[in-house]
Amino acid sequence: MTTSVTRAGAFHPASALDYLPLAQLRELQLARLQAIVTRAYGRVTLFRDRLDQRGLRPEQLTNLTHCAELPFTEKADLRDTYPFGLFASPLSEVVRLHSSSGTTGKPIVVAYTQADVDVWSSVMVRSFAACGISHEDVIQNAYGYGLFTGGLGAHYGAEALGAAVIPISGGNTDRQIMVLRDFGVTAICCTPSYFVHLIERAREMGIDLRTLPLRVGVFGAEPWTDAMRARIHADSNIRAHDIYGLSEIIGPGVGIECGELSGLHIFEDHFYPEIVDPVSGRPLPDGEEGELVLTTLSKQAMPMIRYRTHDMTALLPEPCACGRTLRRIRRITRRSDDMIILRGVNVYPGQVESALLAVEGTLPHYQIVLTRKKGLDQMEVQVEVTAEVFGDTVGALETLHERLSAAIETVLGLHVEVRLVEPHTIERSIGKAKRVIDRRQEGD
Ligand code: DLL
Repeated sequence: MTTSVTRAGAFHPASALDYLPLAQLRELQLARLQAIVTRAYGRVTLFRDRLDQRGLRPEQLTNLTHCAELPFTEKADLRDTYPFGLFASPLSEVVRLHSSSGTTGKPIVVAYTQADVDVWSSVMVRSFAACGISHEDVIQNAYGYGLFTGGLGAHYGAEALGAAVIPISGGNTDRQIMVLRDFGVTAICCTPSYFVHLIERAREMGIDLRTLPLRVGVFGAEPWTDAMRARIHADSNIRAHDIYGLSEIIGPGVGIECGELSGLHIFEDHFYPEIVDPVSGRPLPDGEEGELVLTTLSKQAMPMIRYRTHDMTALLPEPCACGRTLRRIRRITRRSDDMIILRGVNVYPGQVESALLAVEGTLPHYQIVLTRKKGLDQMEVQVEVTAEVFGDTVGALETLHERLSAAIETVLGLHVEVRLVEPHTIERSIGKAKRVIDRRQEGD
């Protein structure tokens, strides 16, 4: 039997939950919210103390809007209670632990019961189906296997879907390309920056990805833009979907773009989204950009109540053309904690990508270097340019430099240094790309 694929995705019975009538979905969310808050209150000291301090009791939650009265959970809470302080299940019921170190400080640990792993697999199945991937596909899973949630999260989902999964993990790029070609791979999971690296290396090996059966990419774990998607499409002819998730909530599979490629559906029957003002913490209306706050509605081992993701987005008010009732968030291109103040202007590194990729002659490899001189933050954008441009006349390079500087200035609203560099100057990553090099502490 051949699975039919539409813009809504490939058919899979698990996807029925994506289309629940809204009244039923809200009822389910409320019942689950009540149950999870009761569980956390009964089993997690930090959460019980916070509720008690506010004079709140789980049974007072009689409406979804009451969720906004619950206290937030922050990453610091996971660090402060490291390793097992927020667990709501005894270790005897835990079947998996993952850990993430982030960019700073102590790591965090997250735990799953078997029921949690099953939920995780089910949201990954629904994610793959939304991308038009079915049991007939051959999925190359190049997310890192290990403590990072990407590898195993995608793996269990792909197996539950019935697809043939290749657990290649990240790295060893030449072998990735050999497998991609020889195994008839039709779908690939990795970070978008690593896929760009695969395209580049394949070309050097004389392989044009456009000629292979590969047709879908499931890319996430880092911010990327529609401009990057357009570049990927031009160079590989695949449809690239954005997948979102974070360790604290479950891993990959919190949200996914359907075939409409216009925002990410949140699997709301398991994750309750809110958007809040990052400064005041007050809820914002649909359509307004703010910080995404997520509550896990079914997670047993480690429920997260109103977890502040620091990821900036908006809940899209319009229903999606695919027919899913699950609400969508706008793609995440920045975090509330990565703002740089340059000469009084607020700048986010993520703003730079669209600007520079819109200019022909650039390669999708760039880095932002932050320094501090006499107490003032400085920013330099380093961009690789094609070998043709680099080998061209000085005049051609200067013209490109001017165009890039102007494009970035338009987006940021101020002038920053731009440096054109040769292909391969910027380090390639096999996982999350390091776009910002922060040397501000070394400055004077
Ligand atoms: O990155 C989980 C994941 C794996 C998601 C594979 C998608 C695919 P963490 O390592 O805990 O978990 O990092 C979570 O990465 O708070 C965002 O800031 C960022 N992030 C994840 N997906 C996206 C995305 C995994 N699609 C943190 N767009 C999150 C933008 C993303 N940022």
